[in-house]
Amino acid sequence: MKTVYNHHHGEHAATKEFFRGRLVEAFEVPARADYIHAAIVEARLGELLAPVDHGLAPLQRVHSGAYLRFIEGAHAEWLALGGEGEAFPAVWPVRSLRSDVEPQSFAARMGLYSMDSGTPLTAGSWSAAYWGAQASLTALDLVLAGERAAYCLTRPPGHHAGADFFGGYCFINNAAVAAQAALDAGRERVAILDVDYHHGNGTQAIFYERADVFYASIHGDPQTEYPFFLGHADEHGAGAGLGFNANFPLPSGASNERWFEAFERALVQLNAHAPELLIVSLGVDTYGGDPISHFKLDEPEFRRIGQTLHGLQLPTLFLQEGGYATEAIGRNVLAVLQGFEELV
Ligand code: OKS
Ligand code: ZN
Repeated sequence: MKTVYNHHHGEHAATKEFFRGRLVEAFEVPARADYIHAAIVEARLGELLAPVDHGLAPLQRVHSGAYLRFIEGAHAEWLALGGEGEAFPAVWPVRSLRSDVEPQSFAARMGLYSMDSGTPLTAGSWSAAYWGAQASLTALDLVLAGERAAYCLTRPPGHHAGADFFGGYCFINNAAVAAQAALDAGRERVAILDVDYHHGNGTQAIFYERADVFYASIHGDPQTEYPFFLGHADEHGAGAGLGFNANFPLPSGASNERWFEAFERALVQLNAHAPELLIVSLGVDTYGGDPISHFKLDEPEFRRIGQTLHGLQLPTLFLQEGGYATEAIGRNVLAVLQGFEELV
Protein backbone atom coordinates (compact mmCIF):
# COMPACT_ATOMS: atom_id res chain seq x y z
CA MET A 1 0.00 0.00 0.00
CA LYS A 2 1.25 3.49 -0.84
CA THR A 3 1.44 6.18 1.83
CA VAL A 4 1.01 9.88 1.19
CA TYR A 5 3.01 11.61 3.89
CA ASN A 6 2.24 15.15 5.01
CA HIS A 7 5.82 16.36 5.27
CA HIS A 8 4.59 19.66 6.77
CA HIS A 9 3.00 18.02 9.82
CA GLY A 10 5.86 19.02 12.14
CA GLU A 11 5.07 22.72 11.62
CA HIS A 12 2.10 22.19 13.96
CA ALA A 13 4.00 21.72 17.20
CA ALA A 14 2.34 22.79 20.42
CA THR A 15 3.87 22.42 23.84
CA LYS A 16 0.74 22.79 25.98
CA GLU A 17 -2.99 22.19 25.76
CA PHE A 18 -5.95 22.53 28.08
CA PHE A 19 -7.18 19.06 28.99
CA ARG A 20 -10.52 19.16 30.76
CA GLY A 21 -9.63 22.62 32.07
CA ARG A 22 -6.03 21.94 33.16
CA LEU A 23 -2.97 23.18 31.28
CA VAL A 24 -0.89 20.07 30.48
CA GLU A 25 1.83 18.92 28.06
CA ALA A 26 0.36 18.51 24.56
CA PHE A 27 -0.65 14.98 23.55
CA GLU A 28 -0.98 15.63 19.83
CA VAL A 29 2.73 15.97 19.01
CA PRO A 30 4.92 15.63 15.88
CA ALA A 31 6.56 12.46 17.26
CA ARG A 32 3.28 10.63 16.61
CA ALA A 33 3.65 10.89 12.84
CA ASP A 34 7.43 10.40 13.05
CA TYR A 35 6.93 7.02 14.76
CA ILE A 36 4.36 5.91 12.19
CA HIS A 37 6.66 7.06 9.39
CA ALA A 38 9.55 5.05 10.85
CA ALA A 39 7.40 1.92 11.22
CA ILE A 40 6.19 2.15 7.61
CA VAL A 41 9.70 2.60 6.26
CA GLU A 42 11.09 -0.21 8.40
CA ALA A 43 8.32 -2.63 7.37
CA ARG A 44 8.58 -1.60 3.70
CA LEU A 45 4.81 -1.17 3.54
CA GLY A 46 5.12 0.58 0.18
CA GLU A 47 6.15 3.74 -1.59
CA LEU A 48 5.96 7.05 0.26
CA LEU A 49 4.65 10.00 -1.77
CA ALA A 50 4.49 13.74 -1.16
CA PRO A 51 1.13 15.51 -1.32
CA VAL A 52 0.18 17.21 -4.59
CA ASP A 53 -1.30 20.70 -4.13
CA HIS A 54 -4.99 20.70 -5.13
CA GLY A 55 -5.48 24.27 -3.91
CA LEU A 56 -8.12 25.69 -1.58
CA ALA A 57 -11.20 24.81 -3.66
CA PRO A 58 -11.66 21.26 -2.31
CA LEU A 59 -11.38 22.57 1.27
CA GLN A 60 -14.00 25.22 0.50
CA ARG A 61 -16.42 22.48 -0.57
CA VAL A 62 -16.58 21.42 3.09
CA HIS A 63 -15.51 24.44 5.17
CA SER A 64 -16.83 28.00 5.06
CA GLY A 65 -14.65 30.62 3.39
CA ALA A 66 -14.77 32.83 6.48
CA TYR A 67 -13.54 29.97 8.67
CA LEU A 68 -10.66 29.05 6.36
CA ARG A 69 -9.57 32.70 6.09
CA PHE A 70 -9.67 33.02 9.88
CA ILE A 71 -7.57 29.90 10.51
CA GLU A 72 -5.02 30.87 7.87
CA GLY A 73 -4.37 34.26 9.46
CA ALA A 74 -5.21 33.60 13.11
CA HIS A 75 -1.75 33.02 14.53
CA ALA A 76 -0.36 36.15 12.86
CA GLU A 77 -3.24 38.13 14.41
CA TRP A 78 -2.43 36.62 17.79
CA LEU A 79 1.23 37.66 17.49
CA ALA A 80 0.30 41.15 16.28
CA LEU A 81 -1.78 41.57 19.44
CA GLY A 82 1.23 40.69 21.58
CA GLY A 83 0.44 37.00 22.01
CA GLU A 84 3.24 34.49 22.46
CA GLY A 85 3.42 30.80 21.59
CA GLU A 86 0.19 28.96 21.01
CA ALA A 87 -3.22 30.65 21.08
CA PHE A 88 -6.30 29.20 22.83
CA PRO A 89 -9.94 30.20 22.67
CA ALA A 90 -11.56 31.25 25.93
CA VAL A 91 -15.11 32.42 25.18
CA TRP A 92 -17.89 30.80 23.11
CA PRO A 93 -21.29 31.85 21.72
CA VAL A 94 -23.36 29.28 23.60
CA ARG A 95 -27.18 29.17 23.87
CA SER A 96 -28.85 32.63 23.71
CA LEU A 97 -25.69 34.30 22.33
CA ARG A 98 -25.40 35.21 18.66
CA SER A 99 -23.10 33.35 16.31
CA ASP A 100 -24.42 34.94 13.12
CA VAL A 101 -22.37 38.13 13.54
CA GLU A 102 -18.59 37.89 13.30
CA PRO A 103 -17.13 40.12 16.04
CA GLN A 104 -14.03 42.22 15.44
CA SER A 105 -12.25 41.00 18.55
CA PHE A 106 -9.68 38.27 17.90
CA ALA A 107 -10.56 36.52 21.18
CA ALA A 108 -14.22 36.53 20.20
CA ARG A 109 -13.50 35.12 16.74
CA MET A 110 -11.32 32.39 18.28
CA GLY A 111 -14.42 31.32 20.22
CA LEU A 112 -16.80 31.73 17.28
CA TYR A 113 -14.67 29.37 15.18
CA SER A 114 -13.89 26.71 17.80
CA MET A 115 -15.49 24.18 20.13
CA ASP A 116 -12.95 23.80 22.96
CA SER A 117 -9.79 25.10 24.61
CA GLY A 118 -7.97 21.81 24.03
CA THR A 119 -6.70 22.68 20.57
CA PRO A 120 -3.62 24.90 20.48
CA LEU A 121 -3.31 27.13 17.44
CA THR A 122 0.36 27.56 16.54
CA ALA A 123 2.35 29.44 13.90
CA GLY A 124 2.44 26.33 11.70
CA SER A 125 -1.09 25.00 12.30
CA TRP A 126 -2.48 26.28 9.02
CA SER A 127 0.38 24.95 6.92
CA ALA A 128 0.28 21.52 8.59
CA ALA A 129 -3.52 21.28 8.29
CA TYR A 130 -3.56 22.59 4.71
CA TRP A 131 -0.97 20.03 3.58
CA GLY A 132 -2.77 17.33 5.52
CA ALA A 133 -5.88 17.98 3.44
CA GLN A 134 -3.71 17.94 0.31
CA ALA A 135 -2.23 14.61 1.43
CA SER A 136 -5.72 13.16 1.89
CA LEU A 137 -6.70 14.40 -1.61
CA THR A 138 -3.53 12.90 -3.08
CA ALA A 139 -4.18 9.55 -1.38
CA LEU A 140 -7.76 9.70 -2.66
CA ASP A 141 -6.43 10.23 -6.20
CA LEU A 142 -4.50 6.96 -5.91
CA VAL A 143 -7.64 5.07 -4.94
CA LEU A 144 -9.78 6.77 -7.61
CA ALA A 145 -7.12 5.80 -10.17
CA GLY A 146 -7.52 2.15 -9.27
CA GLU A 147 -5.28 1.38 -6.29
CA ARG A 148 -7.06 -0.98 -3.92
CA ALA A 149 -6.08 1.16 -0.92
CA ALA A 150 -3.93 4.09 0.16
CA TYR A 151 -2.86 5.51 3.52
CA CYS A 152 -2.68 9.20 4.37
CA LEU A 153 -0.15 9.80 7.14
CA THR A 154 -0.93 13.20 8.56
CA ARG A 155 -1.48 15.28 11.66
CA PRO A 156 -3.16 17.27 13.07
CA PRO A 157 -6.20 14.97 12.77
CA GLY A 158 -9.50 16.07 11.24
CA HIS A 159 -12.70 14.37 12.39
CA HIS A 160 -13.74 16.88 15.09
CA ALA A 161 -13.44 19.89 12.76
CA GLY A 162 -16.81 21.10 11.49
CA ALA A 163 -17.70 23.27 8.53
CA ASP A 164 -16.75 26.39 10.51
CA PHE A 165 -15.01 25.36 13.70
CA PHE A 166 -11.83 23.72 15.00
CA GLY A 167 -11.49 21.56 18.11
CA GLY A 168 -10.35 18.20 19.44
CA TYR A 169 -6.88 18.84 17.90
CA CYS A 170 -8.52 19.19 14.43
CA PHE A 171 -8.62 22.12 11.98
CA ILE A 172 -9.47 20.72 8.55
CA ASN A 173 -11.73 17.69 8.27
CA ASN A 174 -9.60 15.51 6.00
CA ALA A 175 -12.18 12.70 5.78
CA ALA A 176 -14.92 15.14 4.76
CA VAL A 177 -12.67 16.87 2.23
CA ALA A 178 -11.79 13.51 0.66
CA ALA A 179 -15.41 12.26 0.67
CA GLN A 180 -16.63 15.45 -1.02
CA ALA A 181 -13.81 15.29 -3.57
CA ALA A 182 -14.76 11.69 -4.40
CA LEU A 183 -18.36 12.80 -5.01
CA ASP A 184 -17.12 15.70 -7.12
CA ALA A 185 -15.08 13.19 -9.15
CA GLY A 186 -18.25 11.26 -9.97
CA ARG A 187 -18.66 8.75 -7.16
CA GLU A 188 -22.27 8.64 -5.94
CA ARG A 189 -22.08 6.81 -2.60
CA VAL A 190 -19.23 7.16 -0.13
CA ALA A 191 -18.97 5.60 3.32
CA ILE A 192 -16.87 6.96 6.17
CA LEU A 193 -16.10 4.48 8.93
CA ASP A 194 -14.65 6.13 12.03
CA VAL A 195 -12.81 3.71 14.32
CA ASP A 196 -11.08 6.39 16.41
CA TYR A 197 -11.85 6.25 20.18
CA HIS A 198 -13.66 9.60 19.87
CA HIS A 199 -16.83 10.35 17.97
CA GLY A 200 -16.13 12.34 14.80
CA ASN A 201 -18.64 15.07 15.49
CA GLY A 202 -17.35 17.26 12.65
CA THR A 203 -17.68 14.56 10.02
CA GLN A 204 -21.14 13.59 11.26
CA ALA A 205 -22.35 17.20 11.27
CA ILE A 206 -21.02 17.98 7.78
CA PHE A 207 -22.97 15.11 6.20
CA TYR A 208 -25.88 14.80 8.65
CA GLU A 209 -28.60 15.84 6.20
CA ARG A 210 -27.11 14.13 3.17
CA ALA A 211 -27.70 10.73 1.60
CA ASP A 212 -24.51 10.63 -0.49
CA VAL A 213 -22.17 10.04 2.47
CA PHE A 214 -22.92 7.36 5.07
CA TYR A 215 -21.11 7.92 8.37
CA ALA A 216 -20.65 5.22 11.00
CA SER A 217 -18.61 5.52 14.20
CA ILE A 218 -17.64 3.23 17.08
CA HIS A 219 -16.47 5.31 20.04
CA GLY A 220 -16.41 6.02 23.74
CA ASP A 221 -19.85 7.05 25.00
CA PRO A 222 -20.18 10.87 24.88
CA GLN A 223 -21.84 10.71 28.30
CA THR A 224 -18.29 10.48 29.68
CA GLU A 225 -15.94 10.86 26.69
CA TYR A 226 -14.94 13.75 24.42
CA PRO A 227 -16.60 15.34 22.39
CA PHE A 228 -19.43 14.94 24.98
CA PHE A 229 -22.10 16.82 23.00
CA LEU A 230 -22.58 14.50 19.99
CA GLY A 231 -22.22 10.81 19.17
CA HIS A 232 -25.27 9.23 20.80
CA ALA A 233 -26.93 6.11 19.42
CA ASP A 234 -30.15 7.95 18.51
CA GLU A 235 -28.45 10.19 15.91
CA HIS A 236 -29.53 8.60 12.62
CA GLY A 237 -29.29 11.58 10.26
CA ALA A 238 -31.98 14.11 9.30
CA GLY A 239 -33.99 15.08 6.25
CA ALA A 240 -32.57 13.45 3.12
CA GLY A 241 -29.81 12.06 5.34
CA LEU A 242 -32.12 10.10 7.66
CA GLY A 243 -30.69 6.59 7.92
CA PHE A 244 -27.24 7.69 6.73
CA ASN A 245 -25.65 8.14 10.16
CA ALA A 246 -24.95 5.35 12.65
CA ASN A 247 -23.31 5.73 16.06
CA PHE A 248 -22.11 2.89 18.27
CA PRO A 249 -21.15 4.44 21.61
CA LEU A 250 -19.52 2.01 24.06
CA PRO A 251 -18.83 2.54 27.74
CA SER A 252 -15.34 3.57 28.80
CA GLY A 253 -13.44 0.32 29.48
CA ALA A 254 -15.49 -1.75 27.01
CA SER A 255 -14.07 -5.20 26.20
CA ASN A 256 -12.62 -6.09 22.81
CA GLU A 257 -15.53 -8.48 22.34
CA ARG A 258 -18.01 -5.61 22.67
CA TRP A 259 -15.91 -3.45 20.38
CA PHE A 260 -15.95 -6.04 17.60
CA GLU A 261 -19.70 -6.64 18.10
CA ALA A 262 -20.29 -2.94 17.45
CA PHE A 263 -17.82 -2.98 14.55
CA GLU A 264 -19.68 -5.87 12.87
CA ARG A 265 -23.02 -4.09 13.34
CA ALA A 266 -21.56 -0.93 11.79
CA LEU A 267 -20.31 -2.97 8.82
CA VAL A 268 -23.75 -4.52 8.23
CA GLN A 269 -25.24 -1.03 7.91
CA LEU A 270 -22.33 0.16 5.80
CA ASN A 271 -22.68 -2.74 3.36
CA ALA A 272 -26.42 -2.10 3.06
CA HIS A 273 -25.58 1.30 1.56
CA ALA A 274 -23.42 -0.32 -1.14
CA PRO A 275 -20.75 2.41 -1.08
CA GLU A 276 -18.35 2.75 -4.01
CA LEU A 277 -15.57 4.02 -1.76
CA LEU A 278 -14.64 3.48 1.88
CA ILE A 279 -12.86 6.17 3.89
CA VAL A 280 -11.53 4.98 7.24
CA SER A 281 -10.94 7.58 9.94
CA LEU A 282 -8.12 5.56 11.45
CA GLY A 283 -7.53 6.54 15.04
CA VAL A 284 -5.58 4.05 17.13
CA ASP A 285 -6.38 5.70 20.46
CA THR A 286 -8.54 2.58 20.99
CA TYR A 287 -5.24 0.96 22.07
CA GLY A 288 -5.20 -0.32 25.65
CA GLY A 289 -2.14 1.78 26.48
CA ASP A 290 -3.52 5.08 25.18
CA PRO A 291 -3.07 7.85 27.78
CA ILE A 292 -6.40 9.66 27.14
CA SER A 293 -8.72 6.83 26.04
CA HIS A 294 -10.26 3.72 27.59
CA PHE A 295 -10.67 0.83 25.17
CA LYS A 296 -8.38 -2.21 25.13
CA LEU A 297 -7.41 -3.01 21.56
CA ASP A 298 -3.88 -4.22 20.86
CA GLU A 299 -1.85 -5.42 17.88
CA PRO A 300 -3.91 -8.60 17.15
CA GLU A 301 -7.14 -6.59 17.24
CA PHE A 302 -5.70 -3.89 14.97
CA ARG A 303 -4.63 -6.61 12.53
CA ARG A 304 -8.16 -8.06 12.66
CA ILE A 305 -9.64 -4.63 11.85
CA GLY A 306 -7.45 -4.44 8.75
CA GLN A 307 -8.29 -7.99 7.68
CA THR A 308 -12.02 -7.42 8.16
CA LEU A 309 -11.95 -4.17 6.17
CA HIS A 310 -10.10 -5.95 3.38
CA GLY A 311 -12.99 -8.40 3.24
CA LEU A 312 -15.41 -5.60 2.31
CA GLN A 313 -13.74 -5.56 -1.12
CA LEU A 314 -14.01 -1.79 -1.47
CA PRO A 315 -11.49 0.81 -2.66
CA THR A 316 -10.28 2.06 0.71
CA LEU A 317 -8.65 5.28 1.87
CA PHE A 318 -7.11 5.19 5.36
CA LEU A 319 -6.74 8.60 7.01
CA GLN A 320 -4.77 9.03 10.24
CA GLU A 321 -6.75 10.46 13.16
CA GLY A 322 -5.89 9.98 16.89
CA GLY A 323 -3.53 7.75 18.89
CA TYR A 324 -1.37 9.14 21.71
CA ALA A 325 0.68 6.20 23.00
CA THR A 326 3.49 7.56 20.87
CA GLU A 327 5.92 4.63 21.15
CA ALA A 328 3.20 2.11 20.17
CA ILE A 329 1.42 4.15 17.49
CA GLY A 330 3.66 2.91 14.64
CA ARG A 331 3.08 -0.77 15.24
CA ASN A 332 -0.65 -0.28 15.87
CA VAL A 333 -1.20 1.58 12.60
CA LEU A 334 1.01 -0.87 10.75
CA ALA A 335 -1.01 -3.79 12.14
CA VAL A 336 -4.19 -2.37 10.56
CA LEU A 337 -2.52 -1.67 7.21
CA GLN A 338 -0.66 -4.99 7.07
CA GLY A 339 -3.78 -6.83 8.20
CA PHE A 340 -5.55 -5.20 5.25
CA GLU A 341 -2.81 -6.30 2.90
CA GLU A 342 -2.81 -9.76 4.49
CA LEU A 343 0.97 -9.59 4.83
CA VAL A 344 0.78 -11.30 8.19
C1 OKS B 1 -9.48 18.60 25.31
C2 OKS B 1 -10.05 17.48 24.54
C3 OKS B 1 -9.25 16.25 24.70
C4 OKS B 1 -9.67 15.13 23.82
C5 OKS B 1 -9.38 15.34 22.37
C6 OKS B 1 -9.56 14.10 21.58
C7 OKS B 1 -8.79 14.12 20.32
C8 OKS B 1 -8.93 12.87 19.54
N1 OKS B 1 -10.21 19.13 26.37
N2 OKS B 1 -9.95 12.74 18.72
O1 OKS B 1 -10.12 11.67 17.97
O2 OKS B 1 -8.16 11.94 19.61
ZN1 ZN C 1 -9.46 10.21 19.12
